[in-house]
Amino acid sequence: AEYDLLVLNGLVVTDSETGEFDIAVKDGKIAKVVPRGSLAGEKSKKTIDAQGGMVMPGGVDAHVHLDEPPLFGKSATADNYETGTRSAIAGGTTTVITFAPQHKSEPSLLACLEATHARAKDNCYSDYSFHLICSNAGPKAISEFAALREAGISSLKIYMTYEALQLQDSEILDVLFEARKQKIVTMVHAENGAIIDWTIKRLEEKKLFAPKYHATSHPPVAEIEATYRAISFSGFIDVPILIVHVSSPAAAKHISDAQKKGLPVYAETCPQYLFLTRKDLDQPGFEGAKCVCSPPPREGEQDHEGIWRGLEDGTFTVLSSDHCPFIYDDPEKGKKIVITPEYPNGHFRYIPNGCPGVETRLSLALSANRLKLQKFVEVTSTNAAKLYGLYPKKGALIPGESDADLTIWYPEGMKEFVLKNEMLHHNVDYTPYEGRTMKQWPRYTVLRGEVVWDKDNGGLVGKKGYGQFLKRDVSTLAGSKKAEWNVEDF
Ligand code: DUC
Ligand code: ZN
Ligand code: ZN
Ligand code: ZN
Repeated sequence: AEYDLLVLNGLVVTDSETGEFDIAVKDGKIAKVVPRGSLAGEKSKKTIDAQGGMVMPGGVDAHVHLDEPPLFGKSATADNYETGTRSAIAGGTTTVITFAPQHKSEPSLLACLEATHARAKDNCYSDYSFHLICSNAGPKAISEFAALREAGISSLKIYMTYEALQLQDSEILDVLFEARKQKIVTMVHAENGAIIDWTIKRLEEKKLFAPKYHATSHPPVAEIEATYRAISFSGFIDVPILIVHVSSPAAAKHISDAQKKGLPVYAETCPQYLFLTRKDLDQPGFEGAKCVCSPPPREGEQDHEGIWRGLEDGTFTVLSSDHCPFIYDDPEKGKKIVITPEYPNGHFRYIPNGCPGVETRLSLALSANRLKLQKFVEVTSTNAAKLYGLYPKKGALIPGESDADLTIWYPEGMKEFVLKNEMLHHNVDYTPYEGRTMKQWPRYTVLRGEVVWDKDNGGLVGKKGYGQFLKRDVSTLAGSKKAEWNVEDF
């Protein structure tokens, strides 16, 4: 047989195995993973010598906001499907799950799905799927969950805060109850909206408008309370949930306690909770706006340490980027500083909540040299695929089953470099990680057998439109654990 691609002499790392294997690719799929040297003499259209480097399943980033209208502040997201997925592959991520947002004024989720498909179609460099954001949980939306599953959508996101998005507790129960019937995983933005609004009002009365007050207005207790409430609802309905973007170790403790009781509670964290702190919001002028996201970066090293431990001990299922990009100071486009006549120096409450990070997620985490390599693959690729119904097509290197999606790293000892925004491929005028020393960056990214990122030879060599929509199936990780009562009785 003639193969399409051979990847030879690398150290192959998956979530479950590390070894010196050679990989053969045919028709976009992994055809063989065999001991080093076994493919000698095989013919192939292309060969990559990965000598000294690591070969991993392509990154799966299950939390990316692209081409969304203003929902987290006054601006639309700066990246569309073209620029966002371009940025993904340049950072080693071959699959993104983005959001199909529903406006409160729109009763139908299927209508939102269709509109989001139109924005993504023929524009993507990486493969992609969508989570539906449910902000209008009326009867129409709930009645469409079964049709969403048919359309390949097996997850939703709901919000416990933000005027434009927040669901009331009874609506959350409506969503969870139907999600259980349809085997849908519900992602929860767990912050108490009332605590946030109340605190913002107090800060405004005192005329405290600097970016650092964003952190004051989103205190840990808002996250901790809402996390516990979401866990309680999940246990009551007996349905899996995933708490997104967990920043607080105390919230993580509620999550691991629930997991120890056998509840189907999963959790996500993000690089901003490993590398940024509240001090990054407290910079001269409005510079701190660059690090405004929700929940905010927390106090300091102990918090980072708690979150790293949660990754190591399995409390966190996934490490996603929560790439939610806004331009800092371009007056033409959506922007991160909103200057108004009333607030000539800006006001934290109008800073859109979110940071770019789809391109830096893998390299930041690998450069930190903290997680064991298999754990790194598990939380940045395999678990996202399992949790959201893409496994083993994605997140694995199983011959005959997995797509040939690979992230190939430089040999150990790659020259360190200083990260600069101009190196990145997003449509954002800053990175919160400007000036950091990075120890790793992907040498190649391969998507379904095609080299789409070749750092030393053309850089971005993938084609817009090569990325495909992925219909997702039921989660192979999450399910109800036990029914203490018959859910049909309700
Ligand atoms: N939640 C997100 O998931 N992303 C950006 C802002 C937010 O609150
Ligand atoms: Zn959120
Ligand atoms: Zn730290
Ligand atoms: Zn998000």
